Amino acid sequence: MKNNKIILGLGMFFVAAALIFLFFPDKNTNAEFDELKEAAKLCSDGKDKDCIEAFNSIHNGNSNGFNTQKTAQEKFGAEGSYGYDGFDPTNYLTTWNFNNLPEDEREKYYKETKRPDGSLLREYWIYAEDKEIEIAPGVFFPAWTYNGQVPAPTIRATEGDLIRIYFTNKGTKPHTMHFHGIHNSSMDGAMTEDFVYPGQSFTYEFDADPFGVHLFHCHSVPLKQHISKGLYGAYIVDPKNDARPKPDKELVMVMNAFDTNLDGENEVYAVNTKAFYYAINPIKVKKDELIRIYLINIVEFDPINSFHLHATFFDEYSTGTKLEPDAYTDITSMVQGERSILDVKFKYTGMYMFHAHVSEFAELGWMGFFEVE
Ligand SMILES: [Cu+2]
Repeated sequence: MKNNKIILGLGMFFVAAALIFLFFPDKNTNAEFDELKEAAKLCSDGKDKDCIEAFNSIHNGNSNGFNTQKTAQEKFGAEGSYGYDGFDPTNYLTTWNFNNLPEDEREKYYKETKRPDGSLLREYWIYAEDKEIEIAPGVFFPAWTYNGQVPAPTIRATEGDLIRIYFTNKGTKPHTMHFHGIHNSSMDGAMTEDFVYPGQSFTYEFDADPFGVHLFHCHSVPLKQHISKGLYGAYIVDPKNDARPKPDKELVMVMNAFDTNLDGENEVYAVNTKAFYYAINPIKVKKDELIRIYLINIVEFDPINSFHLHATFFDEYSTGTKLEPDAYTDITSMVQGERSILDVKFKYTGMYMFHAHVSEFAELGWMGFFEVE
């Protein structure tokens, strides 16, 4: 869309303006602010070329030494660009049961077999592995992963299916897979006798029950370390008899964070691991289509996280375990492990921000855009 840069520029303008007041409340502020306002006016007057030039000029530091975009990025820790570490957050949004892989590659990790009652046996091959991942442009984190990615590959079944997971620990610490859901204690992956040591394997088997949006994570000790290092993923169970409206698009979003200096606090926040990824690569959707978001909060060390969406409201199904929404809102807050299904429709085209309404988290990476066409 041709106005992307303008809109992104405007977004950065407001963000930068807010930051200027926060960090540089000196008397130069008004002059800088006026310059930004002038540039923004060119955009709103439809003078696209002049507008882009004006923003570029500010961006290039030709304007009172003040560099809008750079300042905003630096304050947000979003300097530079991402390389490719094998994980693409845009693909992750719409990937479950390894459906992003070609068939011959997919069958190494996932297989489904019809059972006599019509339900499916779903088999997964999951391994734990230590791997360095890129969590902000140029910032690498020594993660513990499932199948080399954070969050793990999404597991998705229909209520009543049988899930069987062949888990192998290729990492350097004892790990497990602990699923939220209804199952036998021997499949809970939470006690010391359940730990799967490096080089060992274990097979988890349980019914997909109840329907909803759930999660799985390692439950080895220290738990906060095994979670914050990256061992978690989304587990979606679809209702057998679904009376909800049919979505046009489904997106998996895991709110996570990283403690890069091991001080027990997070330095980088995100949805789906990479800080500001969806600000740099907005999520493309269409006006009036129904977007169903499977939202999970797994952030360690901070007691509360939230999801706020601009310019529209959503139906929220808490934990996704009922067929009727229990809220109509534009913000939801979650403790660790909490999750919801959000049904979203945009009434207008444009670029719309979504972010944690915990400003610190937003400024450290947890913000992005929907680009509505
Ligand atoms: Cu672990």
